[in-house]
Amino acid sequence: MERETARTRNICILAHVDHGKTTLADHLIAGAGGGVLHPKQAGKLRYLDYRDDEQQRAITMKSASIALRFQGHSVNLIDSPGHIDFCSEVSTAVRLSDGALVLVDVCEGVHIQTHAVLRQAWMEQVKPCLVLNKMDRLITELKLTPLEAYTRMKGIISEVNSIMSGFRSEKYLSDVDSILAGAEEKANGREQEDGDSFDDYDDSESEKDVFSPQQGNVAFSSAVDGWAFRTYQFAELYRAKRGFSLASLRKSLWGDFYFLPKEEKIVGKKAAGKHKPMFVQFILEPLWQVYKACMEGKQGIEMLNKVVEKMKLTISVRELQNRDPKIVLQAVMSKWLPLHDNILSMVLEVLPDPATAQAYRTTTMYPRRLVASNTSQDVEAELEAVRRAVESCDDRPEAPCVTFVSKMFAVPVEMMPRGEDLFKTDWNAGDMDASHRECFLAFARVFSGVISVGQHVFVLSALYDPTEAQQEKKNLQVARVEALYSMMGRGLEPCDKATAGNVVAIRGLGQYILKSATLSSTQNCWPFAGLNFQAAPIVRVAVESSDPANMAALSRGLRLLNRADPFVEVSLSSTGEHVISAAGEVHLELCIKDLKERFACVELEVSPPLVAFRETIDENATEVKTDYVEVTTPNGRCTIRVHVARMPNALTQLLDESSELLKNLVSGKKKPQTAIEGKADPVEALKARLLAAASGDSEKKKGDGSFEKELKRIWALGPRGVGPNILLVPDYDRLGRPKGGTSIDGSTSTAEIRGSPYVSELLGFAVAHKQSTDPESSGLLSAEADGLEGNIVAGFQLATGAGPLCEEPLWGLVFTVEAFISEASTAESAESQNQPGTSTSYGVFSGQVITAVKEACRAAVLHRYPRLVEAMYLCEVSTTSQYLGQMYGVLAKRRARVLKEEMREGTDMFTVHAFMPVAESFGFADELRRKTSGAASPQLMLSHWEALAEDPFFVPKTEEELEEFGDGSSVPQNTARKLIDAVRRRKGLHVEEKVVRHATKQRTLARKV
Ligand SMILES: Nc1nc2c(ncn2[C@@H]2O[C@H](COP(=O)(O)OP(=O)(O)OP(=O)(O)O)[C@@H](O)[C@H]2O)c(=O)[nH]1
Ligand SMILES: [Mg+2]
Repeated sequence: MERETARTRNICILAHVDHGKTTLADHLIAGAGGGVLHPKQAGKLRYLDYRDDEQQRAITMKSASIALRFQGHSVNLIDSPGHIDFCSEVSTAVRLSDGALVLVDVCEGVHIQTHAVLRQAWMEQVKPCLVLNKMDRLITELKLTPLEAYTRMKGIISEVNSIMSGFRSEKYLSDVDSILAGAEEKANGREQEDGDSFDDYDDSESEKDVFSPQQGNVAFSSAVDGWAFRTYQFAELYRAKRGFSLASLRKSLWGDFYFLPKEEKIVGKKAAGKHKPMFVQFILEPLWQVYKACMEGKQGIEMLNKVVEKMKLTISVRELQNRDPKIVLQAVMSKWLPLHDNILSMVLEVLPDPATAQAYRTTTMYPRRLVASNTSQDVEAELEAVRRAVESCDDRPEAPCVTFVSKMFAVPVEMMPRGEDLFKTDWNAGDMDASHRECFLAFARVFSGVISVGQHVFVLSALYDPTEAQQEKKNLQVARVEALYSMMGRGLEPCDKATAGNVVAIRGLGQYILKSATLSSTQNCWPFAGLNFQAAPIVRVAVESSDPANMAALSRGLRLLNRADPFVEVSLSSTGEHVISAAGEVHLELCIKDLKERFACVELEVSPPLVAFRETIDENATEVKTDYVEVTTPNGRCTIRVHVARMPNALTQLLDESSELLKNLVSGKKKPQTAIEGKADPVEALKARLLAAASGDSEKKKGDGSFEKELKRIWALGPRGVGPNILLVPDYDRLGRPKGGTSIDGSTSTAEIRGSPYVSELLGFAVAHKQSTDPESSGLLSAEADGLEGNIVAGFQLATGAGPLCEEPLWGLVFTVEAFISEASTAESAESQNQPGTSTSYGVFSGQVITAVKEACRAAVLHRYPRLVEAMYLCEVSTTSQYLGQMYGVLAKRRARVLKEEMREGTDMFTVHAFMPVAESFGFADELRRKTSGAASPQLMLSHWEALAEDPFFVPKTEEELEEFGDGSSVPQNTARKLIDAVRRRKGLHVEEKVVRHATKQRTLARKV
């Protein structure tokens, strides 16, 4: 018997910004949305962009979902935003979907966000279909011939395929890298193609491709004109006419297959002669003709009539004779190749149903975790049963109910379905804000069992561990499902239950869930894996209410905002300001607007963006290898030597990237948290990459630059235990083992505070072994030294959390700390012996050690040519050649470094990729739009951290420098210094400022007047 779930599909639409997602969705809704949208309005209304600001800006900002019915199937469609600032909405949409329609604008081609969404789909094991949209532009705008159009589309398909095969083979390539590598690859690919004779079509080659029209997972469409097709439709058509088999037509209506009319035969390239590929001859040419006929007005009508007759289309005479050629065209095309029909049949045919998909998707989103050995068998058995239920998408009512909430969203109360008494006494305080204006709903998918109204469910946070008896309260809560809705874009339709494999909105969880969570009918259930976000919230501003009396309203508003947006981060800075972190400028604007108008409803003061920086040392300053900074604690008992060096950039980046995994590891959690069956152990993978990163750079530098040895000595990472800075235990091989009794300052008895390579041991670079206590050193003293180990780490954490330049975290530094303590002076020790119970003197001492380590680390950084590190965006801008000059002007002003410039084949469009400091990016989009009359709009994607080469403390010293810059009084402040001073000023730190420059000169001038 066919299962109910076999008649369900959950899909999302993904693409770069403006490639036509919402327009395409319009047609699907008009065709299968049960009449919520009239076909005449499809493509114009952009039904799923129901927010005012979405309509005004004509971009999607929030993903929206709608339930469609088609051929007895229900299709849950989620439209996602393409703008990079809203990539978190893509992540939340992808988790709930099993398949995706990936759109590419055939004129624009593959763009930065196309890479990103393909990666998202890949990571979540969501099966994609490709839709080449805006085909009409090839005909009417670019005026390509059918053959040229074919070549272009072939190029796009192969580019997308090469991105997908990149994911398969090279897991570690970031989007930025693959975009930059893209151009070369394309060039190589083309050469190969030219050299290839295409003698016989290589089947095995095409099988490797993810997308090909032959497999039926590529569609061609024009969303504005309301049509779409796959080559399959034409195969049906020509089968009847020419008498070929369906299979052979499906195969040959794309690629290098040619039809010889005389022989009535399909041949490969060699025998083709001057014939055109069948795709061109049988599909594109008729299309082009219809467009031509429509645009020709009266003369074309005859031709149109022929088409209408041949295809047996029913089109009213009124429509056919309409004066507006566009209307005629749309009438004919949407009857001939109806968009919703053809796209949705591809969805049903190619994309998996929930049961099929969950069978393989569980390995990534609901991985099997290892349970602690002391777990009771009942618990273990139930955990496994729940997992199996999720895997098989068990939709029986008695199956455990497991639901994943991927985001919370706020709906104005007026928009809630009527007739529902939201203000009943039992409404949940967290569902609505105090003023009853917004209602919070959870965007969720049922993965197993049935969820119904009135049911009580456990709300599990991502940190919940069912095998632990003691749970933090916030990780496990109980909530009641107040209402369930099936989502119809802006509308919500109440329903009383939802079965496994369906997407629903849930009311009743507002006060329990902040961003995402797992709901379950049993406590013995693992939470789902966290969502993968493409970016990090990088743009931050401080907000305060204009009227201090409204502070409370602001705090409440911020809490609501934090809940309503999957990505925004709201925090309180150390200086007591409310800080909002968003993904980019547009996202920030949206957040501020929502905060002002919906959640807080007060006037706000918004600070200029606060940009995050890092601090490091000059990577070329290697000549002072053995140099160190020495600090002694105020009581003179502890001497600390700190040496600092820069680690290879690749290693820094890797540590940054792997923070999640390292955090689990360092915090002592069992590593299986992320261990996935059938895949390499993530810790082993990380180890291999660490080794590669550590040795990779050393090859270039040669000499003693190798970092491999140091991997054995990692004591801690910082700041906060996981950052891109390393604390090493001293290298005893190099130093020679220090012995108790020989001291650095000549006093009688010292002991060393020795760390242990704790992190190295966890990673398996070093073998854990118990330190043999040195018999020579006095037992008491070395015991005290051991007790101080933690303080060294604490000092290191503090130092790496706030650097000496402007109190920003350190980046890419390796510290070696050697610390020795000496006997307490007799008076002191007498005192401590007198009061064995009190640990005051010990507490003071340990505090002194922490401070001394921190100061020594900071001093060491200052000593070794400190540098500022800034975050860089990868920026992609496309514009026509007319505005290229202006665009470069804007880029140059913002310290951007252009990486490559590419001309889009057959168009006047240039795409430029550049790195641009985040600090310079504010207002970039607006300025660019103004300077180019709206012809260029950029996409900014966080790329990497980069150290500024400039020395912030530069003072001319050498003769040449003096000649160039004078005595220093007139040196213009360099960029690094300016940025540092700005941060220091913001943080209320001391800034050296010369208010009056050249006072004497000014006086002389004044006298002259
Ligand atoms: N010529 C042409 N224009 C199209 C087509 N499809 C969409 N457009 C236009 O492209 C623009 C963007 O369309 P949207 O549907 O809003 O694009 P989107 O992908 O939803 O954009 P975001 O949600 O902001 O990422 C609109 O002006 C559409 O009219 C098409 O097939 N042909
Ligand atoms: Mg859209």
